[in-house]
Amino acid sequence: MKTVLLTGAAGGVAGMIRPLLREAFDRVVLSDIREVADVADGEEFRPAQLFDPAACARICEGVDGIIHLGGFSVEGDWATINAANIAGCYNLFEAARQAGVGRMVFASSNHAVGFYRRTRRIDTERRTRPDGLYGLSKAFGEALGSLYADKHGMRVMSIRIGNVGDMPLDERRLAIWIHPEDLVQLCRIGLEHPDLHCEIVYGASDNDRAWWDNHVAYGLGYAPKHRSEDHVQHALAEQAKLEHDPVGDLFQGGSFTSNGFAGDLDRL
Ligand code: 15L
Repeated sequence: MKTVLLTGAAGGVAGMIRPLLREAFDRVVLSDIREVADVADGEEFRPAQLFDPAACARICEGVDGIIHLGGFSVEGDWATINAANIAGCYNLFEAARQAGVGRMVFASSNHAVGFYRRTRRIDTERRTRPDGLYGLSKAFGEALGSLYADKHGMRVMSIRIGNVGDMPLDERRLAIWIHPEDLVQLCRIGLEHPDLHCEIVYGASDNDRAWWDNHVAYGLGYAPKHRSEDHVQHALAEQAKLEHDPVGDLFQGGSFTSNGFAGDLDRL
């Protein structure tokens, strides 16, 4: 794996992992709608709007593998999610197939399964339970990966990312937090593991309070170096500043689940 394309390269998560990707790969092609200002040695910037198939073709040229962080990264209206995360994701997979790119790491999200209660421990075999249009688009991306692996032989790993950062931000993030170094370790498994076909893993560090059974990732050799419990005081102090959310506090997706909620809690 020599040249890796990173979409969403102007975003916050990309900013945290770029230095580690530069160490791991000969060349990192950065792509985003927004310009990446601080392009470093070993990096190259190619602007693209993922809604545009021709732009997707350009960014896939000469690439061995892709880390697809791009798209809209929070809840949005249908037009926005559809363009960036549904059509955009399809365009990228299809451009990758046409360019002969053999590997795709798809940044899925915990919001693909956000409507599981926090009392449940889930693996990646259970049905998705999107907590909004954003989560729905992530379930779509996982299914797209399955199609391109089974039908076209691409090797695909979808990472249901919890929350990336140097520290967990609150009590919910103690369960789902992932340190950037651990995220890069998972991305490298997706790009380099010789036996990968199509897997879904959870993007979480070694978290005592995890809601997720991440045995698929561990089976592929994942060995997270960071533990959310080491930051428990910070996270709980931040939690104490937040208001109680009668719906969001019940579910793994937090405030994404309470946003516009009109369901029946007794059935969930
Ligand atoms: C996500 O998928 C979002 O991209 C991020 O902004 C956070 O909201 C994160 O989930 C989270 O659930 O904390």
